[in-house]
Amino acid sequence: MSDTVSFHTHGAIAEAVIDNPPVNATSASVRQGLAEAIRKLESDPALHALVIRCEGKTFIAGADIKEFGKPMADPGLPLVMEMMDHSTKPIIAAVHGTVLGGGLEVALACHYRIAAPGTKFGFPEVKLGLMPGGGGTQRTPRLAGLATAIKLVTEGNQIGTDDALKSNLIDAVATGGDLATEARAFAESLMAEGKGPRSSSTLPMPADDPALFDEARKTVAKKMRGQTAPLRALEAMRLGYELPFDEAVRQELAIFRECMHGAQSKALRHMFAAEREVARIPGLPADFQTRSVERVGVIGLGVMGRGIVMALASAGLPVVAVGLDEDNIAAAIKAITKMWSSSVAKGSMSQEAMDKRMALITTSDDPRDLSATQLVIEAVTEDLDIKKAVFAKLGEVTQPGTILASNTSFLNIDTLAEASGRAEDVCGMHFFNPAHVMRLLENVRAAKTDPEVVATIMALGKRIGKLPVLSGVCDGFIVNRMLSKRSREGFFLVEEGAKPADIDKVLLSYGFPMGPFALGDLAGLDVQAAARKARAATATERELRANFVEQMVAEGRLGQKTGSGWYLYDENRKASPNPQTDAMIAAHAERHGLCLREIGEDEIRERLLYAMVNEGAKLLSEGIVPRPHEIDVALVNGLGWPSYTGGPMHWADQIGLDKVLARIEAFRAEQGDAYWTPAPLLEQYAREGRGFYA
Ligand code: T1G
Repeated sequence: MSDTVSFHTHGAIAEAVIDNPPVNATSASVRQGLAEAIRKLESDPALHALVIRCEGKTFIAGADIKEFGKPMADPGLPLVMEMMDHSTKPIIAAVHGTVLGGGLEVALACHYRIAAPGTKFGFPEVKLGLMPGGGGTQRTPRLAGLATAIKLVTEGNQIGTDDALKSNLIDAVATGGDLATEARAFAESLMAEGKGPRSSSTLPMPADDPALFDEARKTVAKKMRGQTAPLRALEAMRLGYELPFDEAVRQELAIFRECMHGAQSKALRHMFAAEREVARIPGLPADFQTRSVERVGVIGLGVMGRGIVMALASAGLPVVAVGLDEDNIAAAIKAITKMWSSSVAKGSMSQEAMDKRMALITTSDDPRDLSATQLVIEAVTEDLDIKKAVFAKLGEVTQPGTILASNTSFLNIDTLAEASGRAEDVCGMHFFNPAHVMRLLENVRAAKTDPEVVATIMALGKRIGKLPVLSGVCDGFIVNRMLSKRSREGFFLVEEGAKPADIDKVLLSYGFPMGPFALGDLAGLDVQAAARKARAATATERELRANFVEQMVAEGRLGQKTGSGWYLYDENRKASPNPQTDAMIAAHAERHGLCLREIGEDEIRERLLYAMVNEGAKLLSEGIVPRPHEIDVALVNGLGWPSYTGGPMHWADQIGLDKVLARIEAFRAEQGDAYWTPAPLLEQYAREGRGFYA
């Protein structure tokens, strides 16, 4: 047998037990072991049925992602499935955990399925730019019907045992005892009833419904804009109506391979690995000692503070929320109650869950009430002097060892650390608005931050359902620092003649959820004006001159919240062109004697995005981030950089850093050194013919 599949017999029942940590992926040894087990079942007359099950936390959770793109020494999963389809004896899948991708396909190729309570099922391949390549698009509709099958293969979401049972994907749910024992009993009951093999390949496709396919294509175009895999999955499923099963499965495999070798899957598999890589803190072992955090304080109850309180309470952590005064606290609790009540009204949260979360929140206007916490997150106004005073106070009223984290988006954490008197306990935890929704959390390691503090906030970030990424101290950390270069180029392009709406369209078609000007209107132009003001001391003349945001704020045009900014907004916040914007740009050009010109899409895209890539290379050179992974994960999860491009650094690698550098040099010649001096690391890597990921 293979080293990951053991074979056992219990009377007439054979068992193939897969043990291939961490998720029992169908690596070559698993495929080989399953094939051998089926051969033994067939060749031994004393054996009447085979149960396939897994050790560890889950049944097969998919094909082995790490094998993708590498030559396969064997025919892969399809051979195993074909053997199952031709087996003369029943094969039963006993499943638990997350039965995903190839794992679900193996289960559906078995003749019967019994699941432990709480098991989840799904085809997450589309999240890797793939689609089921092991018969999933052919067996699922035959077993579960067309609507369920289309939803499963295009959305990549998981369903539970109730839905799986209802849609005939499984035949039974175990009681929660020992699954192996129950699976054998289930096999015996099948044999007692004279039930033989029942291959899903022999079932007819359900009645065709082209409208369902059309609807799915529309949904994909909206929810997964720009992604090809879900559409290819639908194309594969349609084969079931045009070809015999075996031929349809063969062509499905061909479509899967096209997806696997495509740029989008390479990018999404890169993101899958990168999101796991950033959890590993360079220089610290995975099991590094962390501090116990049982109660968390939040001081500052504005929009961000409220969101942070909600994120913590939602994760079951008791929170001490400290506000300025009673009115401020009341307003915060009212806002939190309103947000959670709307979730309850929508049915996305139960009243009981809301009550539990609210009960975890205690409030105070006295920072001394933070003394019993092990972590305090500061979210007061973005003013350095005010924050310094808060950190001095926190250093006094909290116990030594209590972690003091600032949610600042660009102020210097080292300065706050000094003010606290306990620099080794100080760090940054930069949440993204809305803090109870956005996954990304930029954890900031200051010069004197204790490694134990770093390990603790990284673990806490994961514990509250965030995606923590480690950054060093710099203006804007990762996302905002790179975003500020895109904003700069956006304003410059407008000064040179590009229309804001055209610039937004370029990034929308690249895959961003919105362009820089629509984003500015959404966030509030007053917020952007405040950030520009904070950086005015180091801004260049030209950056200061491109003061469109300040001009609009002066006229009370703050964006969506006032119905007018770069765009006009109706009562439903639907955007339309704003004549005031065109007038402002024309007057600006006249005032400064600027010549406006036509600017092509390529130049717009390259100036906006290469400016960010160049800044990312500087983050690497300066050691602000340890790896390019942090940058790709942060920009995809913090700014909506389309995940199917792999993030800025992976995307630049695919273009070729020599080509990126050549364009940056061209912009430097046109725009000047101040904005387009290539990062030394980018020049070095381009010279060496390598990428950021080697
Ligand atoms: N292959 C290889 N390694 C995998 C893996 C996989 N499919 N899934 C997870 N891992 C590794 C992961 O890299 C990490 O390792 C460790 O397991 C724990 O993962 C043919 C084509 C199963 C829900 O897309 O969704 O089948 O990085 O931290 O939070 O038609 O992993 O620490 O060394 O995520 O408990 C389809 C992807 C593949 C499932 C568990 N399957 N995985 O979550 O742990 S394509 C998927 C997940 C396919 C067929 C098609 C999650 C999980 P390391 P983790 P977790």
